[in-house]
Amino acid sequence: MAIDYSQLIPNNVDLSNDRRLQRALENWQPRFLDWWKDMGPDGTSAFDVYLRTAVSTDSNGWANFGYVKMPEYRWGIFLADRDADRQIAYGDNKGRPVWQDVPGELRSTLRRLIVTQGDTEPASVEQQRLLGKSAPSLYDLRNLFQVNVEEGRHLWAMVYLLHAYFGRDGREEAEEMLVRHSGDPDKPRILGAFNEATPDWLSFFMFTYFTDRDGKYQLASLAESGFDPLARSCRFMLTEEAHHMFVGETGVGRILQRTCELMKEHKTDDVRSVGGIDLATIQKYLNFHFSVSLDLFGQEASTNAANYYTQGVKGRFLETRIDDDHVLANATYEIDTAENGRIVKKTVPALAALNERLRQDYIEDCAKGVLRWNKTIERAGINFEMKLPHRAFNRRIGAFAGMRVSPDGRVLSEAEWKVNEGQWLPTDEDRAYVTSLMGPAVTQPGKYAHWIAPPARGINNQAADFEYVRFN
Ligand code: BYC
Repeated sequence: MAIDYSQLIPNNVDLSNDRRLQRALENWQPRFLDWWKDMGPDGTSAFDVYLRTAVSTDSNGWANFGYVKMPEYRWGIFLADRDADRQIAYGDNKGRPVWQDVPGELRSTLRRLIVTQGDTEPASVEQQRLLGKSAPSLYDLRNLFQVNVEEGRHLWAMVYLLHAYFGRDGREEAEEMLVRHSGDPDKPRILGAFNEATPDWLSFFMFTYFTDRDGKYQLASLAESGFDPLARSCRFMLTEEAHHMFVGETGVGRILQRTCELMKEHKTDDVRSVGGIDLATIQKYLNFHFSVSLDLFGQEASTNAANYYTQGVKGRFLETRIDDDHVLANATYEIDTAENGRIVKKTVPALAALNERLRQDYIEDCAKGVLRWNKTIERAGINFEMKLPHRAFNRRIGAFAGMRVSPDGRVLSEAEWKVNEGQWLPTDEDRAYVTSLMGPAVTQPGKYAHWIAPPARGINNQAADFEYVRFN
């Protein structure tokens, strides 16, 4: 169904034919806008930003580019097209038609998953609220804002489901989405990574590479849901998500490129002395963001995950492309876990290991970008390799929580950890150094901060000196 832009809330769910729902969402809309004003990108309401806006849910030509003031961005409700023959692909309900409504017995499970997913979206906008002040270029500033408005739209996607399918509870949950705040000691966001600060652009690029990629894997699993409106919402969200990870991968890549250029130009390993970000510091940020994002997959052995699957609520990554019985009653899966303070391999029922399996898919995907980053370093003739740390490193959730493990997977005593921690995770001094590079935003078209290389090409093929943001 085409997107109807004549409505106050653009949508492709025929909202105008459901007056009650329309009114409820129109009631929530000003609250969302107030939240955007208070907690969204700081001091930006007058800027004209070259943004893409979804105009259809087709994979071909789904977006339009043009200047928009962010508070006027058309946040709307866009679900991927319905497949009338779609069946539940896995679990006890395999082969049955997907649900167009919420089955009573799955109501609280589905609500909880939708709330958890929805909560991350405004959280990330809050985390990135101040980054615009130190943008390394107009190109990067525009990308930040693009990510922000789309995370706002992803919140809309989940709020629509809550309003449309969960009655009064759903409306209350939608209100709560704007009441919890990232890092708020009294009302924090639900998942750990979304309460960490994103104080600088190296953190932002690492976040969009690693944490948005958790989004990709969680959304892909929910896109397999037997609850069809959730599946269709997530499918379209994935289309938007790809750009966020692109911002992360190319952002880190451009910092690495610049660091290597500075090392060669000045014939030094001491990049800090020439205003760049040294490779060791970049590796520490990588270690931090990767490990914090691994926590987002939950426990290695999880009865919750087994139940979601058996019930047909949340599937595996690309479920329908996997060649097995999609029931997994007798299947097993080998996981890394902890026993008596050691890291061991253990074979467990595949159903219990679904979080770990998704984490494994995620790790393999993360590794691909690291390979590309290493190519950049190699091309510069520099002998250094970025590495993903061991999955047990710096974990707070799951079997390895609280264990002391080195990036190469050795279990350590507390004393050994203390001695080395500063080589593996950003220290206060590293953070202070990176922050010190974040000068006032670079606002001249085509110019870039000293510590980052320009991108290979412009957004929507725009010229190198395109004015992505007009400040007015
Ligand atoms: N922090 O059985 P387990 C994105 C809790 S990112 C705090 O493993 P489950 C985005 C858990 O709630 C994608 N608590 O749990 C990215 C449970 O509590 P109870 C977000 C945690 O449910 C960037 C207990 O520990 N989407 O979109 O299998 C920018 C036992 O754990 C955490 C989703 O997450 C944690 N990290 O797995 C913008 C999808 N992990 O029951 C956006 C929806 C676990 O003991 N969420 N716990 O009270 C889910 O699928 C699941 O809730 C989780 C957890 C995978 C997160």
